[in-house]
Amino acid sequence: TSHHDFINKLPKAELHLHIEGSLEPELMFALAQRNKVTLPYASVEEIRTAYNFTDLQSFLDLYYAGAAVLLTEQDFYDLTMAYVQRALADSVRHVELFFDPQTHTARGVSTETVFAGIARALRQARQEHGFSSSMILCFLRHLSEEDAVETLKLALPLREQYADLWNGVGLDSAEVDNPPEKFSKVFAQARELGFHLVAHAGEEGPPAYIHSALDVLQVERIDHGVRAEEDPALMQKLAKTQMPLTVCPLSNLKLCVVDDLSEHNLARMLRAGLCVTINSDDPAYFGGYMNANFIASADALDLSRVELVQLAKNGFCASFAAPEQKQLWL
Ligand code: ES4
Ligand code: ZN
Repeated sequence: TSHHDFINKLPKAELHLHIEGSLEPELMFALAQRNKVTLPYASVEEIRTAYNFTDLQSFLDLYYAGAAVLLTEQDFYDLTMAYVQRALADSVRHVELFFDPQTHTARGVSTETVFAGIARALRQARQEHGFSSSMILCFLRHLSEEDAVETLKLALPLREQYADLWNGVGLDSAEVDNPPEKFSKVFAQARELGFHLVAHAGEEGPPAYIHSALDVLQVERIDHGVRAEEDPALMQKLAKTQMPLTVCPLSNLKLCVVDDLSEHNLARMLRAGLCVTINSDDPAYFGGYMNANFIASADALDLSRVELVQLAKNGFCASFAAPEQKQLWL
């Protein structure tokens, strides 16, 4: 319809995208063969059939298993370039891409290899398509804070070489029982180093985790944050401070955070004046990239064109891009 066409062409910024979660079954299969890695699947169809999640952990198990095919700089380049092509097709003009070094260093892949492959693709996309991007290094919260400190230490020597891209740190993986405050020291260190800070909070975890991400970690955006609605005082604070929430509708549906998109609170939060953005999270696993997330939300929640434009604008506004760049978008 014309509403869908309007969405498809609307310029967008994506602020919540795990590059490992953009690994499509076809590329996973091809890389497994190229690298002689054994997958627990016989075919691409079998991979897709396995994507029936009940919660975050049931997804993370397959996400980490799938990432095992990523070994070389070329693999990370191919992965990132495939994402860039999908993003360009969806009128995405800017991405702040999450990556998980610990998922790879644990398998003997160096931090340098991960940075180099992702960065080569993003720099080429900038050159050839004017595609704007940055990289946010995420710590895995099911691991220890010492492990996160070591991860940051291993990445810091690369900071200058990737100064045009790496500008933030984040926190992802299994949320429940791994509260933000577990990572207070490493976030304080990253803050002193001048990195932008974000954290997943209030996806499966309670509103208290959103409070501690804000008050203890001092993050500048909340990834997901949908459980904020259970805490009216927190909702007031998020509206008043215009703290951005990077909401991922199809992710929430696939991981059973909501039973049906018509029950999703993104429209209620937007209409309550919060700075809500729409993002794809792990598009290869959750059934769609940016346009699919916008269209599914618009259809389920009756989003108006004014609201769709607001959601897209919020993405640019909440980005860590330079003010001069934002001016050009907004
Ligand atoms: C993630 Cl949806 C989600 N939540 C937490 N951690 C993640 N890592 C990749 N996708
Ligand atoms: Zn996420």
